Amino acid sequence: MLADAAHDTAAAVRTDWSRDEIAALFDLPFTELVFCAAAVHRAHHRAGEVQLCTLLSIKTGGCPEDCGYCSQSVKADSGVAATRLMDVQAVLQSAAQARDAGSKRFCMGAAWRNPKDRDMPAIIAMVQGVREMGMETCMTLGMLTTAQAAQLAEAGLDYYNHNIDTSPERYGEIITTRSFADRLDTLETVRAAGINVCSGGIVGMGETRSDRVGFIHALATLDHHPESVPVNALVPIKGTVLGDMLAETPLAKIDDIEFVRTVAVARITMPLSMVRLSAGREAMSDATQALCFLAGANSIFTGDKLLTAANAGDDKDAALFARLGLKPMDGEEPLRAAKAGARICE
Ligand code: SAM
Ligand code: DTB
Ligand code: SF4
Repeated sequence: MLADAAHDTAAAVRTDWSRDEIAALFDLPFTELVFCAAAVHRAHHRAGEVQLCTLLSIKTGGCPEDCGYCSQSVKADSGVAATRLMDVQAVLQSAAQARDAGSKRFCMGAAWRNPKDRDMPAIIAMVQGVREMGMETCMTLGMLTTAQAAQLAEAGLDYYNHNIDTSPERYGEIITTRSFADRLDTLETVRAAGINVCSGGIVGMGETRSDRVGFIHALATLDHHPESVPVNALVPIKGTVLGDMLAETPLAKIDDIEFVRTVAVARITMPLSMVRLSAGREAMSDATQALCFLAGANSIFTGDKLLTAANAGDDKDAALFARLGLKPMDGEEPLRAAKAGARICE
């Protein structure tokens, strides 16, 4: 199976993965799986480099969606106060700080089901301003109309983040205010507008191995792989359905090894994509993060805060990079095309 699934990966980027093939990757002996993922990583990326990204919540809380993990849903009793959309200048100030701290990518998130047309001029000014600072831009604003996606493309937005979060069959247990198909529709709208797609999900929501297989399968069989795949470990937030579930059943917490397996399978099945070790690093040991980097993760969020939850923090990350001999990635996603024909795992 390893031969079928991974030996040929580099010859062509495959979008015809079967669930059985992906399940078989998950089933590999751990060391073999990580070895293979590391080989795929090396064939397409500079394996000692990790991109540093910064997140900013440009509109926090009061979201009408009911995502069971999220502190920003009106349904959550998390104590997160709802704010209005930030001023453009305040966003640009925050972006300048991120750039000065070494960040190469600035990701702006809004707690919306979808943006209103009257918000678009400010959103566009944010994209243009951050791009002028020389950082890669990413926005995550919920569902988009075709016209809104075209406006974002015109403004020069590099990526749009819109996660599928989990397997199609589990989706309805996590979120009821929209469907998995709605999510795919927006991804298609973004792709058609010519914006790079950032789509991933969350591991550790009490899902089964089969859900993790289904989650990766849904991404790896899109017509074009998302250029960016965030893999989040659930940050259990008090007052959210899933945070409270995890507090009551601590055994539901994701096993570190299974988390690394998920990163490795994402890397093998989507060899050219950036695989982003996103939420949940604050609770992860250096050793687990090191395994994630070995398994092909090549991006992290820096700083003390994600959108509402705590993050590892710059001091801890500087120490981690020094300890592991990792370098911040300079410039965008190297080697994607250059080594597309390289053989791996021989
Ligand atoms: N409202 C927009 C949307 O849902 O597309 C954008 C913001 S939303 C907070 C971005 C992503 O963050 C979610 O899709 C989810 O995957 C991730 N996320 C949110 N809360 C999380 C948590 N508690 N733990 C891990 N990931 C989380
Ligand atoms: C993604 O997949 N993870 C980031 C980013 N995309 C927008 C968000 C993580 C949010 C973690 C929970 C919080 O801060 O509230
Ligand atoms: Fe709203 Fe996004 Fe949070 Fe869902 S994940 S409640 S859509 S902010």
